[in-house]
Amino acid sequence: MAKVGIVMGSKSDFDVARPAVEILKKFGVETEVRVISAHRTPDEAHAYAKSARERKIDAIIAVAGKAAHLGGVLAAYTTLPVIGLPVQTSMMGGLDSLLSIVQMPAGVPVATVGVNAGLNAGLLALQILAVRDESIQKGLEDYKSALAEQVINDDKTLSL
Ligand code: RP5
Repeated sequence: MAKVGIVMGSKSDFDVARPAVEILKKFGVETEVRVISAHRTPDEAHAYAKSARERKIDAIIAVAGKAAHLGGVLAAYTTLPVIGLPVQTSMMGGLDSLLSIVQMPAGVPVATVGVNAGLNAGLLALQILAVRDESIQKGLEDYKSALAEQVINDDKTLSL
């Protein structure tokens, strides 16, 4: 069974992570949700990333805000794909989180989604899994068809 690790820098990030957890569960993908901080528990971050492949994790979603180094630190210690999910902040609206996650040095990529874009983080993880999993691929095709149907319906029913 496919498994995605969802790591948050703080428990306060959970509302942003929730849509990722929900869409993964909806597709029958196992999730391992943890709170591990790059700055407050750096030893745990190191151990988590080092052991993720052994624990059969296929991809990691790193959820963090402010000086959001979690995704980068995890990516430093694993060759698994790491998806960075920046959390909105009160000070800078999440631009701080976004830039901290997306601006990785050459050689250590973190696939970054938009600020608070938990659903897209989950969908991107599913797309990675779908490379080798036909049932997830089929589910994603259905998901996209439903999205298209919704837009076509909105277009038809728009009465301005
Ligand atoms: C980051 O600092 C976390 O990812 C969180 O988004 C932010 C604030 O953390 P708390 O002070 O709410 O624990 O490390």
